[in-house]
Amino acid sequence: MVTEDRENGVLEENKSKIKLPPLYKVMLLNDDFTPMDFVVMVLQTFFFMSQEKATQVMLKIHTEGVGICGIYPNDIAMTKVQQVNKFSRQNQHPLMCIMEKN
Ligand code: NFA
Repeated sequence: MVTEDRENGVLEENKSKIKLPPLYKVMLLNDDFTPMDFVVMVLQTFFFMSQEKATQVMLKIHTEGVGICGIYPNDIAMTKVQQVNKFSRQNQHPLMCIMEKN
């Protein structure tokens, strides 16, 4: 917001200069081939979930087609996507990790 200082007539910006970075949802997509245990292991390893939480999220992806693994700034989200997709390919699984602006 621009306001006028009554003393000297100078226009001043009263806007906070603190900008929060845009956030991205990192998600996994269901497929017919990746073993459930592998998805649970990915969620525990790359997204620091407990066995119980990872199992819940895996089953949500399995039944609904997609599920959120975490929400991060752009560079961290990109790194998660690259790491998970590289790890899945190295293990010959088609599991897909994607990101989407929140
Ligand atoms: N649908 C897979 C199966 O039945 C499991 C899976 C869950 C795959 C979540 C990808 C993501 N083996």
